[in-house]
Amino acid sequence: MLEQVVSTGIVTSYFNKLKENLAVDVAIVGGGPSGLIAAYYLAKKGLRVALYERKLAPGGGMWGGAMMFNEIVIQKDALHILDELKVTYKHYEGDYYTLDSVHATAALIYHATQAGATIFNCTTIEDVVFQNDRVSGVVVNWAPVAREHMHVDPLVVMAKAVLDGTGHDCDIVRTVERKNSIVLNTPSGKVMGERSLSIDEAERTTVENTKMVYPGLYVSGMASNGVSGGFRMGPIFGGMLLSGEKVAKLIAEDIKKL
Ligand code: 48F
Repeated sequence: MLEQVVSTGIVTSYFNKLKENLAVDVAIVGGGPSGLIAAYYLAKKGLRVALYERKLAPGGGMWGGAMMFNEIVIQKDALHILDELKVTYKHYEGDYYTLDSVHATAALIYHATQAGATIFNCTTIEDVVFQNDRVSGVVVNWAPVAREHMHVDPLVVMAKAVLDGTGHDCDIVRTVERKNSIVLNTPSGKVMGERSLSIDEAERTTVENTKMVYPGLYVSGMASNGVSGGFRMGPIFGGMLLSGEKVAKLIAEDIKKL
């Protein structure tokens, strides 16, 4: 019966996907622009990459442009990434370009998955695996389980590197710091919290603050600024894309040494 074919097809292929991703090279938490770009470049290098997004649709804060005007701004320095992904943009003024945020977000998701990254949507990362003073994996649950505060134990996915791409909340680094009394690779050794908006400063610091903050644990995008006390930036996305590109390079180099 066709009904049975449809259901078994979905269940079988989903469980195969899950099984293949119980141990990965890189676990990325958050499907915002920096996480998606990191997923694209890491998968393109042949690494096994799983990206976890708690919402139904990955894309984070990129879909909505600014105040739901679905256009975003990008600067010249990041155009090479858009060119590589064949994303269309228009020159606006000086070094600044505008693009349709829905078109751009869809392209990031498409290219990350096309390069080989697996996206698990509707999943929350609630904690990490902490072994031998190193972050070594993620603790995964269904997003509705966390939202409803249901007392259901999670599954564990082992990873050589974990990327916190959770945006303004820097959720993963905060959890790791709170639970393990560790000193982070930030100016104060702690999560410093994001500062108010300063676009110029923030575009620069987003990339500067993209780094490994503890063995096995990396930050990208707004999480980088949240962790190291950088500024908020608003609807300009070059820094996010460049941060994803930078963290992919760092992780790929570090993984080679393991
Ligand atoms: O915030 P977000 O878009 O990440 P980003 O790459 O980009 C920031 C920009 O969108 C914007 C900005 C532009 O200048 O400032 O804010 O830093 O996306 C983060 C994603 O992580 C998901 C969340 O739903 C969002 O889609 N997320 C957050 N915590 C978790 C999570 C978690 N614990 N588990 C799974 N997903």
